[in-house]
Amino acid sequence: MFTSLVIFSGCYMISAEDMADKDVFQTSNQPPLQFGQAKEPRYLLYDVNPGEGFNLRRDVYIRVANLVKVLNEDEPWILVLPPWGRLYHWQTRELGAQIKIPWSTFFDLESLRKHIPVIEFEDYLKVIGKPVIGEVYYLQSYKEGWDKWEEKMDIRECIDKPRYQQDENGKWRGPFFYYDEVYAEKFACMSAQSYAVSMKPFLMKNTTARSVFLDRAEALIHGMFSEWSAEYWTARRSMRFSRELRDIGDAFREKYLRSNDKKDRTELKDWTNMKRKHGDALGGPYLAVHLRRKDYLHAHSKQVPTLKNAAKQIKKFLIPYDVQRVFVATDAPDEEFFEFVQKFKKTKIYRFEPTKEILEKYKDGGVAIIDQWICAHARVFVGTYVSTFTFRIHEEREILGFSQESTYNRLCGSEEDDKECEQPTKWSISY
Ligand SMILES: Nc1nc2c(ncn2[C@@H]2O[C@H](COP(=O)(O)OP(=O)(O)OP(=O)(O)O)[C@@H](O)[C@H]2O)c(=O)[nH]1
Ligand SMILES: *[C@@H]1O[C@H](CO)[C@@H](O)[C@H](O)[C@H]1NC(C)=O
Repeated sequence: MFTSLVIFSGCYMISAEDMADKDVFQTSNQPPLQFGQAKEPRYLLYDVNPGEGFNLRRDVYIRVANLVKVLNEDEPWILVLPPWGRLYHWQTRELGAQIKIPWSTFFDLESLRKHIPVIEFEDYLKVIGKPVIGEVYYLQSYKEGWDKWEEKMDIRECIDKPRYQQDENGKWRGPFFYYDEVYAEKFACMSAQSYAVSMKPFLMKNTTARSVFLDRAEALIHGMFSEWSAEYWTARRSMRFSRELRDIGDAFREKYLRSNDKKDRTELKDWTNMKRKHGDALGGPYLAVHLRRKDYLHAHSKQVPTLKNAAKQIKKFLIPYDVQRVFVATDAPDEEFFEFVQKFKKTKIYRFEPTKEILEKYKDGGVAIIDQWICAHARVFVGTYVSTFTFRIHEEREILGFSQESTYNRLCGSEEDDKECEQPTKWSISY
């Protein structure tokens, strides 16, 4: 149930109360997958540069998942999902250190498993029985640089001071998602200019350990499985948000935005047989805007509008799309949000405010997903310049079948004129 409707200068700010009475809150404690193959499966682990945000990490998952997919054409490999932790943007103090968060908090593992075999890190530790990883490769560039791009990979000396050190017993100690007891038996740096799937021969022939860990996996690029390929989209479609987070978002849509899947033509099916065309989805009777603030004010000062200017831009969409409600997804502090709300007179402005219970259970990452989910169902969406948070909403809308005009819009900087303000690239879904 949602409570506390705060009226603020003629507009509403919404607080959502938990729906804990619903029986959808089961943690998925699945036993690890069993395979029919005669060969024992091997495990692939990976991690990403600690500075990268949640939504870029989702993109790295797609690359590694497609590598695992290709590996499984010849050998059984299971992808170990890297626990989420200590991301730069997850700053809610009351939550303390947001570490060791399993993927099931955010994503639907059953859905991921329709693409490739995956297990949580904790389940991996149980299967192995010891906190050990066989071989770790730390991906880095080539010290000498390069003049033409070609695919290559070589074991090399580490360029940076490595995050891994050997202890007195010869065990390699490293960050390993804040699991201090975990160690590796072997460690090396690898200079690589490589597509993700090109790691396959190396993994199959040059490594023998039961588990192999690739650190700095963002160094691997999509290559032919880029955003334009069906392979990208297959992996992307498998990345469904957890049922619980979707339910919270859907309940908010229904209650405050008069939006539900039936009316809006956004009903979900098993992704393996869901295929929509642009324009199939209508969306709820509201506009959604991703109003990225905080570090973006400095990082992209030219392309991020003032609040006043943002409101002006948003108003232009309301009549053409015949909507009177605006949902705001934002990382802005409350004062900035209130300031934004005051720029509107009649239009109702909504924001999802988690209850203490939702926040504690799903953390900053879960709240951001709920925001994305609500944005993905709007009749029209306006995003922020080069924000991966925005890009993931674009993709969600491609999957649901929205028209591209209703999706690929962005806020322009206050000083940018129409010519300068290039609209986002349209990434059409392919099957
Ligand atoms: N709840 C919520 N959180 C947001 C919103 N916008 C940004 N954030 C938070 O800030 C993070 C932004 O980092 P990313 O997800 O990597 O996306 P980005 O906006 O491209 O930022 P960079 O990748 O750092 O350039 C998100 O993951 C959220 O944790 C929002 O609208 N709502
Ligand atoms: C993998 O093994 C092959 C054959 O021994 C060797 O030529 C190649 O350099 C190795 N790859 C790496 C990255 O070490």
